[in-house]
Amino acid sequence: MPARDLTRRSRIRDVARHPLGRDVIESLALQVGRSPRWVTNPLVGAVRLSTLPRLTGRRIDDAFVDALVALMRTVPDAVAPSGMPLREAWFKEAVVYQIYPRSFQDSNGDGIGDLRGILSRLDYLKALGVDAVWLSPIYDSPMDDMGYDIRDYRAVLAEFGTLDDFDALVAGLHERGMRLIMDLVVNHTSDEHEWFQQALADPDSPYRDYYFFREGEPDAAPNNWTSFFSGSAWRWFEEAGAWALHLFSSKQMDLNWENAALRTEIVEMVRWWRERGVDGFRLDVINYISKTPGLPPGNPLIGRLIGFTGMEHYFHGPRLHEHLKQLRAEAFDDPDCVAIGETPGIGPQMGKLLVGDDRGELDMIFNFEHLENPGRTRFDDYRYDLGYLKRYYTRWQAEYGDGYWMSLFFDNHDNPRFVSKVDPRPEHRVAVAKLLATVQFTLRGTPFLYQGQEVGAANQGFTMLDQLRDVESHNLAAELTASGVAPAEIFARVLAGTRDHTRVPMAWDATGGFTTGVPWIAGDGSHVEVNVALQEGDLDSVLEWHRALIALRRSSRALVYGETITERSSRRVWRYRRRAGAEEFLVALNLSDRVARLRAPGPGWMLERASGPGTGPLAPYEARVWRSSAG
Ligand code: ISL
Ligand code: CA
Repeated sequence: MPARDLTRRSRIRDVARHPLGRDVIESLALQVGRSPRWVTNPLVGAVRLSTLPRLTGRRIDDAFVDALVALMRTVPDAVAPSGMPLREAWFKEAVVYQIYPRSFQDSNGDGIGDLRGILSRLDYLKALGVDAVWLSPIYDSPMDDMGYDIRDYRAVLAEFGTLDDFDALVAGLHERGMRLIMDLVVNHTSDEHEWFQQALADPDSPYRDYYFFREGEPDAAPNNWTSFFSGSAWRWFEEAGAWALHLFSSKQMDLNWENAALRTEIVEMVRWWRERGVDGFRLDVINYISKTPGLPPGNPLIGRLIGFTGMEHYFHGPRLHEHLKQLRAEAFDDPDCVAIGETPGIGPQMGKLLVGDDRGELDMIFNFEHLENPGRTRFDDYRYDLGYLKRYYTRWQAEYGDGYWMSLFFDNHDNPRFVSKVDPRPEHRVAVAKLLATVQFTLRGTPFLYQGQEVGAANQGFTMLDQLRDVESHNLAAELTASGVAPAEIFARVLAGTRDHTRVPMAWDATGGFTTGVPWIAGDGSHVEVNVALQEGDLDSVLEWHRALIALRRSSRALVYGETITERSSRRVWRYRRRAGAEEFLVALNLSDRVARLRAPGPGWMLERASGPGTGPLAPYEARVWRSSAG
């Protein structure tokens, strides 16, 4: 049935036929430990939405059902049919490396990484096999959220350098045959941005409508939405007698994309950077830009389930696709300009609506569901079960036919090190890091490495809150303190999830090598043992494993464009093939910390790489890659 005909009387199977409905149902199924195929059971499929509250003992309420129906009605029905042809593109063949500029390389001893520092390390990246660099924000910013709070879209933050340095970096990359992807933060600006300042000073300013201002009283926020960084999503501005919306920190004010002039400003700004030679963009929380008009209150049950209230009104807003199509047509109107959306909360079906080749929107998205086991959040301290990763990627590789392309990543600046989540024990670090790299370079999709991942960098042994710099961590600690949680428990939670694990300086050598001064944030000293210099040339190292797999991927069409064929295997083993024409690879991964039996591949397979013994059973976390001798 078409989405507009969905009501509370609709049945689960109608919901399951709808892209958003199916993503919600499947993720609920995963959360409660059921197979996503559970909804195809005819009995389950026949259940009417209106009976769900009764059936679930009111754990799902009427308002939840209404919110789900309303959301589905905003989403285009049909996901494009599979069978779209494969389109080749540089970014599908590329290995992307994310740089966190503040922590990569300092060039002038002030303890803060900068553009000249990055320039001095380009030969290293080239030698690793990197094709494109994604730079986290380098724009002018008061750095409340480390640059994701932009004060001026057309200026470089002084501590990072100048526009001339930026041009030199672009030239340096291009000379070496590498490309540059910029971070584009357009869901919000800093409260110090000129637009916001003018809007604040004058209610009649044309900029007032660039944001979500609501006049009112200081004791009654306009709605119950909460911020991702704790507390209400509304900040009171006494001088204006008004509230303004911020989904992130109280200095990150949400932009109102309903305003056409704002959209034009953004298009022009993107074009301005493209003229400077930028090859693509990573679009920060881009699925949040369209909010339900009127900003209605969030459903409290959904809020409890996902931890943030109001999200159903903006994670896939009514005009999202329209805005993205405009950006594609006016700002990224070149198929070589890659547009990668960061889209928290988007599942595989909804993802297809964003990245389908027939859609004219984005090229790829970053989702995060694979980073935590179902029922867990980033702030839980637990051992990640790789069996979930296998199920998750097996499903996505199958769901995405030739007309869609996925990103493959484990680490970034918003998450602790994945290697530590899988197994924090130092004796397993190298094997797990190689296993994860193998997944990234042999599955179908574009691998994104985050600085330090290539040496197997692990979480940091922070011991006190004072060592952390991230606004999210400090806000969370304050919130937990206010609600009476004991300090030791607070620190344990913050330590499990803090984004600062990946924001400490890049470990270049045993002395650090990041700065001659005092770094703006200090690591725990692990750089003495885990660093680039120590691993360079050591064929058993994590670094050389990355180099070898990147080279292997580059030499093979099957590893880039080939189909993914998942083979039957025991629960603790993940086994798949990649095939294009006569060329074929076989990958086997031990997902556990124990030796695992392995069905030996047939005589036509030649071992290409092994992170363990390479014969007999798989060692803990061992990864093996074979090439078919027929190919
Ligand atoms: O940390 C989160 C919520 O607890 C994540 O949802 C994260 O904030 C989300 O992935 C959005 O991240 C991006 O936008 C933020 C910024 O702080 C992150 O660094 C950025 O990657 C706001 O701009
Ligand atoms: Ca510096």
